[in-house]
Amino acid sequence: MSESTKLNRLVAILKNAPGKICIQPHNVPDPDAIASCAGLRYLLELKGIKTIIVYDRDIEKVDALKLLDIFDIDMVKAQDIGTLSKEDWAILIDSQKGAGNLTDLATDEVVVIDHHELHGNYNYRFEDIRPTVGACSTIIAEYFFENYIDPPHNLATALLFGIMKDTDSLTRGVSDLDIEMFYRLYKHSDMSLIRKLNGSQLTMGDLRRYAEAFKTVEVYESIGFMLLDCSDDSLLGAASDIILSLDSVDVVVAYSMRPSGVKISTRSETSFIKANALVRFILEGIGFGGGHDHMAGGFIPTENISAEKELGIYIKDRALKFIGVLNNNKTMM
Ligand SMILES: [Mn+2]
Repeated sequence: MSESTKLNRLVAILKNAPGKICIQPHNVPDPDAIASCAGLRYLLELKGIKTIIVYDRDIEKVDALKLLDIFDIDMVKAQDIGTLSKEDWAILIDSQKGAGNLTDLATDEVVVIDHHELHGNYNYRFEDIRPTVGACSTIIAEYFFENYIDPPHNLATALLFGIMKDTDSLTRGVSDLDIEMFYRLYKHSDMSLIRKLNGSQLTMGDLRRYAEAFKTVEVYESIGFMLLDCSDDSLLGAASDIILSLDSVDVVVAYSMRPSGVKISTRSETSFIKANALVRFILEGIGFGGGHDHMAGGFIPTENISAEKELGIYIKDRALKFIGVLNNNKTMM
């Protein structure tokens, strides 16, 4: 077996950890983040390295909870873990320092494995950031196969589900590696569990929130706008996908009021309008955002918001201005 695989390099680094080793996904972890944590934890355990998966903020979405339940994945909430210090190392999964969806715990963040765009250089001891890859689960799956380790059925299934969720079943932001890992995981996966997970996407509460949110939908120039009352980013994304399935909509801008500010999610199924560029344009000067061409998100802190009613108008205005700029550039070319 080659000594130079990423996993082996990571293990060599972690052997020097002075304290506990935490695997930390982004806040309100989604299936891709959870599966990636569980997969990495298994691999490290095989190599003699004990870890705990630590996360912040409640998991609200029912498919993520079901994933924890079906696969018996053990994760601890940050506030329940007692004391953490700089002596304890953190492996950031499906997120990075400065990403906006990650609580900065007392740990020293020394490792990052992520598929989002680079959020700056933090001198990690180990970093594997691949923005072109559709799911973090794909990267972890590669760690298995690269080291000739077959994932157990449960983990293979969880990772497969992670890839399905983050790439919308291999139709969004997919790389060759996602397809290759999907194919290899598939042989180890239990499709009856995938069906079970697909059959557990919403609670009655979610459905009611959706019903209210759908009443707010307005469409201008193939952009659908929606206000959703929820505190869960993945719920916001899932509701956006339903609006994206409207024939008249190519792009969705959905937003949600939170106690600390406004969360914005953008989705695009056209290459002309990039979801990440759109969210950055909307938030210019008042917030921060980023993500992929097809899906992105951002946040406006409360102090930058003047009035709730005008906010909806502001968001629409900025989004339509962005389309105007794109159209202008097109005619000038
Ligand atoms: Mn992900």
